[in-house]
Amino acid sequence: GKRVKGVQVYRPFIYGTTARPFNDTDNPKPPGVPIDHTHSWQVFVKGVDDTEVFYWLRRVQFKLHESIPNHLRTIDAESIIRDNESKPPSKRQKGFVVSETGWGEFEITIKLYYDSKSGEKPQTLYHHLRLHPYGRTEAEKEAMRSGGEVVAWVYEEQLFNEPFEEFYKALTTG
Ligand code: SLL
Repeated sequence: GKRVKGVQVYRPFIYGTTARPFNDTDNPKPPGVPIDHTHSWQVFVKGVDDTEVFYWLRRVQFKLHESIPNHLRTIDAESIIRDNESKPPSKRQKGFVVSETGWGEFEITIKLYYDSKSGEKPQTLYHHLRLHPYGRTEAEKEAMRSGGEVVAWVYEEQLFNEPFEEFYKALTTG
């Protein structure tokens, strides 16, 4: 295929984790969750402002800590799109998400796989799962706890440099 010369396409996305401590009010521990688990958490890759990413990001593999059952989680855009068809718009998944429970922090390896038309190699990101508020002061930590959540999110832009024509079409009409 031919490349579109002199063209750079950027697609913004967000990745990271959101964690909530279990408590007796708004986040009770579901039945069957091990006694030593203290938090529910999610790791995700999604678009900015609810924009879709599935037209350029086709698969995400999350590598969790080996203490977690089935620690390699691979999610295909295709299966999310299929699931979304039977859901009302407000319930549709906008990104790649893994939900878990646990007790400890660790580094998550996130591997991004692009549309095959792009010719791009997979890219690896590393993200530290945060369960506990962090900051230099109690005020900073309190700010992180707002809403009972510890968020650790990163904004990124994916650059496609001189994309193949066919992929460029998908990028700009997606
Ligand atoms: C630590 N280096 O010692 C880290 C390891 C591992 C966290 C944290 C297990 C969850 C499950 C879990 O939370 N592992 O058993 O499903 O803090």
